[in-house]
Amino acid sequence: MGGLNEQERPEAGKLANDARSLIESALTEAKTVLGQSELTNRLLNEEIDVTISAPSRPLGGRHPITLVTDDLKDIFIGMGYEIMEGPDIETDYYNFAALNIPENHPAKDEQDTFYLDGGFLLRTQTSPVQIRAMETKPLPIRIIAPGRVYRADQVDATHSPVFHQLEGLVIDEDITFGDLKGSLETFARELFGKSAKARFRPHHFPFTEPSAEMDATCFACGGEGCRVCKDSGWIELLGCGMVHPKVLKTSGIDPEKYIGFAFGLGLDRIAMLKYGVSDLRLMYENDVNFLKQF
Ligand code: 2NL
Repeated sequence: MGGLNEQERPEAGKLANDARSLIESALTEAKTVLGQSELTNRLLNEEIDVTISAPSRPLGGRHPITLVTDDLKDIFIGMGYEIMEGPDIETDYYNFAALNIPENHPAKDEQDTFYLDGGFLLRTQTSPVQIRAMETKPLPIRIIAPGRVYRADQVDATHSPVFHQLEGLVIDEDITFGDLKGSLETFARELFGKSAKARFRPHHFPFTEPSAEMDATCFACGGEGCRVCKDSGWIELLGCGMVHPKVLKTSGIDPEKYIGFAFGLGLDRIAMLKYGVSDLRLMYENDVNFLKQF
């Protein structure tokens, strides 16, 4: 522009402006055309199949003790029981005294019980939950109390300082040992199959009188005798008995009017039997290769 004279300059300026707008509109047009063909290409070539499943993330599974606990809860819910829970940290009263376990009883041994400061301890059984039920719930009572319990045991293939129990309690007027037998035999058949039988052997617990242990026909061999039942044909399943009148009275229930039965079983042992686990330690190591088998 510097080399042009006064007359030439406006003309040249106009030409330059025209040229710029031509180039600009050509560029815009080219962009639009390119953009459209890219869109067309993508629409033609890309496919989204909305029916293909998304890649799944592994969810993990339930622990064998949880599986057995859930099975037993289902059985007892089906028989009209209610599930109750309570604290893991208890007092001497709820864990021992209220259950007719006196001050000098060997079950309270320092070696068996984790004592905490302030008169507290880790519950050694889930019975305290049932004591609390007797204190607070209207009668009749029909409950089960599954949960974690603690004992100062040395770890080996069958012992762990943390393990699991399920206890049950039924209290009403006119309950008999026949009700106990019928209810627990029904439970055994639900657990081990319709042809399972139950047998009761006399036993002793401080909180029940009379007391018994119950065996059920081995689920693995049907009573023939095998590795699972150590050739006896029977599997020891639970301890049970009629609630001791002292235990009823301590929790404010009139033993002249009400009576009941109670039972308790170890969930870890049932899980080991059911799933063929030979060492309890496997249940608490949480090795994923062990856990993913269930
Ligand atoms: C066993 C035996 C048992 C009970 C637990 C119980 C609870 C209350 C009152 C009376 Cl509140 N009894 N529980 C009774 C008999 C046996 O457990 O061998 N457990 C693993």
